[in-house]
Amino acid sequence: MVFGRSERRRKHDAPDPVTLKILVAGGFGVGKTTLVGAVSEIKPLRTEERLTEAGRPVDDLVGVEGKRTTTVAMDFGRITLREDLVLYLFGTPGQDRFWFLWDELARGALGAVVLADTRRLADSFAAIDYFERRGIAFMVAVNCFDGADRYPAETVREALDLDAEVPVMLCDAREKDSVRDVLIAVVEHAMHLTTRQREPALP
Ligand SMILES: Nc1nc2c(ncn2[C@@H]2O[C@H](COP(=O)(O)OP(=O)(O)OP(=O)(O)O)[C@@H](O)[C@H]2O)c(=O)[nH]1
Ligand SMILES: [Mg+2]
Repeated sequence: MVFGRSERRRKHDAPDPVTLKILVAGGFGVGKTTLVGAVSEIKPLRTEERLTEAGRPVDDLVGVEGKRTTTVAMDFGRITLREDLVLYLFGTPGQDRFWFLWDELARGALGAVVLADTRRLADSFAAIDYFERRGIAFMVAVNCFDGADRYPAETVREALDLDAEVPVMLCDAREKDSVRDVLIAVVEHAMHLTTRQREPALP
């Protein structure tokens, strides 16, 4: 029996996991590449280019003076949240001149994490606007940089003028567990919104 073995094995194999696409967005240098790298089980695909002297007039380095590279296309990583649930993470480029890539990256995404830095909060407005306008579920994760003042999540929510239902969390983009908590929160939030949209409207 040529097929017997594979048939039998198939019965015992776990079903293919559900795969979901999550975007990681936010301003320049807020830690998107760091976040994807902190949790990815595969060697994250990066499209980094060195920041050069020539880019100085356009690349605003205030607050991230130690930064040497910038993402020019995307970051890509994968994390298994549960054996039946795998996330594919797509980190967007942070600089305005790469906006043309966003529509392509956003296609098919379940939801998005907007990373924010309290020292440069206004840099996250563009990403928040983008997701609000397109009805893509998103949450805000404040990347707590060393040396930045800490604000409670509710203060950040007010400063960003977010709806009450948008989750806001503090995180450390370098810490696997912290990033994992953020990803669980965005999946739960997006699932909740999707389920609600499917419910029939009350008469
Ligand atoms: N102290 C601290 N530094 C961080 C943290 N996250 C990122 N960094 C540093 O901040 C810099 C920017 O991080 P990146 O991950 O490249 O930021 P990005 O959002 O991908 O940047 P672009 O792709 O250029 O928009 C790097 O030098 C990181 O080492 C953090 O949570 N704490
Ligand atoms: Mg990056």
